[in-house]
Amino acid sequence: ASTQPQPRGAFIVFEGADRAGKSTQCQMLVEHLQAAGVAAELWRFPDRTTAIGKMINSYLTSQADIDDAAVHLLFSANRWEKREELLRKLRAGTTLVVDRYAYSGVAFTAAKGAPGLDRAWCMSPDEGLPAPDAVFFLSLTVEQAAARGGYGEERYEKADFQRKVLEQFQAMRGSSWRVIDASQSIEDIQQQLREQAAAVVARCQRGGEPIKQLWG
Ligand code: Z5A
Ligand code: MG
Repeated sequence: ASTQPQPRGAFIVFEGADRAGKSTQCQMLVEHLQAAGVAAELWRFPDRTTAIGKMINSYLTSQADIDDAAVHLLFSANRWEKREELLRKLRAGTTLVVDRYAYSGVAFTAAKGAPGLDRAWCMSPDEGLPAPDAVFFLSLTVEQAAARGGYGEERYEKADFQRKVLEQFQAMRGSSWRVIDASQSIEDIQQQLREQAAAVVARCQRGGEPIKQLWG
């Protein structure tokens, strides 16, 4: 049997500042890929539809208070519970465009600066999850984000905290990251993302690209 991995779908993650346009761009990219005949799905984390996701939603909307460490593990568990389906889809040739992943998980908890919850601790529960083929990081300053109509009502949507989150993201930048200036127009950003995504999708379709694991 050949040891050469089969053609598969690409695993593309969007990360970035709040209000940077992740959800807008993910949606547009998936529609573009589908129109181009690429099997593609839009996913997001947290996935608020599962039992764990419902607990996370209660926390984010401040209906529930949960210990910082415990809620961190819930966000991670919400990814682990989707792991098998995620791998199945990729191996079946479906490209997944994922709105936030483990990088958000680490950045938001580590930004709290709580004793014992440093970045290494925050990274450990996600170790071994499938690693994305590319991370598209939409870069926007807190000031630029605030100019987009200010932050919303959810727990983490405060300027000082968002600044700390951005510092945490900076510290996690790796070779699979593509940083995109999110202050450009929606159309200009989308054009750059389409070019980047086409290359990643083609690479995974050719085969020979193993699915790596975090935090490799
Ligand atoms: N969280 C965590 O703590 N741990 C974890 O493990 C994970 C997440 C996975 C929920 O996330 C919270 O969970 C989040 C992190 C934490 N907390 N915070 N803060 P979420 O993904 O549900 O957050 P969201 O509210 O959907 O999205 P967002 O990140 O704030 O926004 P976005 O998706 O990046 O932006 P958008 O919704 O596409 O656009 C925002 C607005 O800007 C909208 O009015 C657009 O029309 C406008 N926009 C978009 N692009 C542009 C451009 N280019 N120019 C001008 N205006 C624009
Ligand atoms: Mg969003």
